[in-house]
Amino acid sequence: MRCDILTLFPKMVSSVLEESILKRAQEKGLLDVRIINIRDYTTDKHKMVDDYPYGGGAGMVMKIEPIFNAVDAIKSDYPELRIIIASPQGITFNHNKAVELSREKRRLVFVCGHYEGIDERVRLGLGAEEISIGDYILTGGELPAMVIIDAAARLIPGVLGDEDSARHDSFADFLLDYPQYTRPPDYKGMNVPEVLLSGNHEEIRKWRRMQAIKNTYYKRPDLLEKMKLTDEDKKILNEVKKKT
Ligand code: 4GY
Repeated sequence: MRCDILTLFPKMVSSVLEESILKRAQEKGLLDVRIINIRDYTTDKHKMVDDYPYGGGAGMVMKIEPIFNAVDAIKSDYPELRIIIASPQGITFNHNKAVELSREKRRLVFVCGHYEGIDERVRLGLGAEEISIGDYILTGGELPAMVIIDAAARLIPGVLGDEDSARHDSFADFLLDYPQYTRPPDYKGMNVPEVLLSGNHEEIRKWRRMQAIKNTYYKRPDLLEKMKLTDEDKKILNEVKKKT
């Protein structure tokens, strides 16, 4: 996955990209992210990136020229771009979108808005797609860009330890996780379930499947409705339901 992040606050994104799994993905060459400071593409002596809104009202609006200049510069190296603006006005981000972006061959360009927003001609003129990470308002597009990149990057084969990527292929097969435990086996009387200490791999597999189905049934029944269940799963689900 190749992306550019256009931002007025480069440190908001570099701090996320320079740690842990996203850092490793870049070192392995599986993820290529460039951070572009929009201010570097201003041409006036005051390096102006925002201005007063036409029609009046509070706050500032991000100007079109530096953003277009930055995108033109990217285009001269990479002509095939998919331009994304994170905004509450977009279609809601989810696992299926993450899969789609993780497989995108074009370079992804995230234009991060701030203040009252971006001049509407940026969206229109660049043919940008709007993606929302949920129904709430943030102070800028940097955090949503990082949420989207993080969710897509972990789906790139080789980014996580395991190569078991088919497991994540579709939201249709999505169950909530089974609970995880690590040492110690007894913490002040709170014990790890016996089966996990048993070494019986078949029993452990069945217990985990049961826990995942139970978790999903209680916490996200809407997900279970959409899922194709195996015969074993249906049996487990009936047992779970009987206990309520
Ligand atoms: N929610 N999902 C979101 C957001 C902040 C003003 C434009 C969201 O994606 N983005 O709240 N973004 C606004 C702030 C400029 C972006």
